Amino acid sequence: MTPSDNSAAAPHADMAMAGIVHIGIGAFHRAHQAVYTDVAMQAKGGNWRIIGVSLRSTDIVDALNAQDCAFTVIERHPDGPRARRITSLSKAIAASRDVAPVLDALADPAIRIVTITVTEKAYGIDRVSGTVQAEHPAVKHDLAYPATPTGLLGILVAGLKRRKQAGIRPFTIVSCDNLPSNGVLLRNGVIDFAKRSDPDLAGWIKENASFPSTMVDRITPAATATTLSDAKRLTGIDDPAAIETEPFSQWVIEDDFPDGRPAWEEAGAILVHDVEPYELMKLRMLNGSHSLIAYLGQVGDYRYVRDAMANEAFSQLVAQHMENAAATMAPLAGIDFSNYGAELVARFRNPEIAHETRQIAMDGTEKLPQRIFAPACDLPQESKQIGTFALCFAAWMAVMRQRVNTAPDAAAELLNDPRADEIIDALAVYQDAADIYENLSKLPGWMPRQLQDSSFWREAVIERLSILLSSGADAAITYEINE
Ligand code: CS2
Repeated sequence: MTPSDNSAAAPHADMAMAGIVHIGIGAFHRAHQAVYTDVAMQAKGGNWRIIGVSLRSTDIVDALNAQDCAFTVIERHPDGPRARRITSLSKAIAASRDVAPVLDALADPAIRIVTITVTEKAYGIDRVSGTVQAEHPAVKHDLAYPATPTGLLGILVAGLKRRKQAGIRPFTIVSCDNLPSNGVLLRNGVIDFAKRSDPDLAGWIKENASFPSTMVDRITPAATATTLSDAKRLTGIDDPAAIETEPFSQWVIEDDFPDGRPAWEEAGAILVHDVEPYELMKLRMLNGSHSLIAYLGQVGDYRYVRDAMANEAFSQLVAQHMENAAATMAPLAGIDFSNYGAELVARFRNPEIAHETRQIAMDGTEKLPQRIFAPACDLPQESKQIGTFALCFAAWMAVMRQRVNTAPDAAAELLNDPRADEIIDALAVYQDAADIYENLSKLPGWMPRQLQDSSFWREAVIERLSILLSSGADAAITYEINE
């Protein structure tokens, strides 16, 4: 996508003022939106630097502020790494220390856009009804203490309230998380949250605020000691905030920015009228396959995605799953799903990218609904293609059981899922595959009714779970590709 060499950003970009607040300044943001904005400002200027907000972590905030918020992005190309310094970030704030400067930034009329990467679990919005999850810890706190919010919805609504009181238009709110129709979901959640304390504010948001949906894509493993030493070698600069990522990058954005936006198209962003088909394609083909690789990889001791893809049978299974996922989607003009799938396979195989299956396996209860359940529901009833979806769900169950058994005392931490306690309860007594299926698939509000009512789905999952429990991941893969 972007010209990516070892040069520094053009100086004028460093002088620009902030126009964006970004919530969630983890590795993904630094590899994605921060790069697009950097390139856009170098090409077309504009006061679009980013004030980065971290909801929880303080280390990254301190590391960035100590170096004027410039940081290194390493792209792992097949012919070797390339580094560039990104200067689109102007300052970083830790909301967990003090939310006041975050709200001040949100109330500043110079801020016209808020972008968000906080991961699925931080939203606190019911995916079906679009209303807030009143028991979500941050939502619960912020509804009770709206002046000192700690979570996404509370902070957005407090910022919008300040703007309304000051007679300033709302900022445009852009979710960049892997959720279907992320703009619509967030709009519903923000309006519902506001309605609970201030119906006028809710009406004003509904009337005036825009929530474009987006599809974001760039595989970004967690940074390691190698990332940091490579960054130093390539740039000469010590940078604890350096990150590494793949060369590929994609951003499809619904073009609905009433108060302007950076020229992100200069960095390759695609501005469209309707993002949903792109989101479905990416969630189902890329993220769904990722989850399949992650859970089977965890059962079968494949540490990295590339290790799974180096195994012939595993890679064949992944290709099969992509084909099955493609079969759930309406045609998309200009996109050939089999080419898209072949590109994904090549990206997953990239030997330069050390993407841990453990990292992708986290938060399964948040990820499986859009990656696995929704497409499984869109297949013809009792279709053979359901097999790879059933296998992914079975592998998730096998991983949960394996982790609970390995360390019963540390299971909550090991499971790495916001519903860990419920999962532990569901797996409390010794169970066979059928019991495990019954207990885990019944977590409230999770698996859709259509799958709950399908004995075909139930049998398919239990059969695969039995193989995984008795004979392991490779046996289940062999079974699936010969089905
Ligand atoms: C991955 C994603 O961790 C995960 O769940 O599937 O982070 C994936 O790497 C990105 O969506 C790629 O754009």
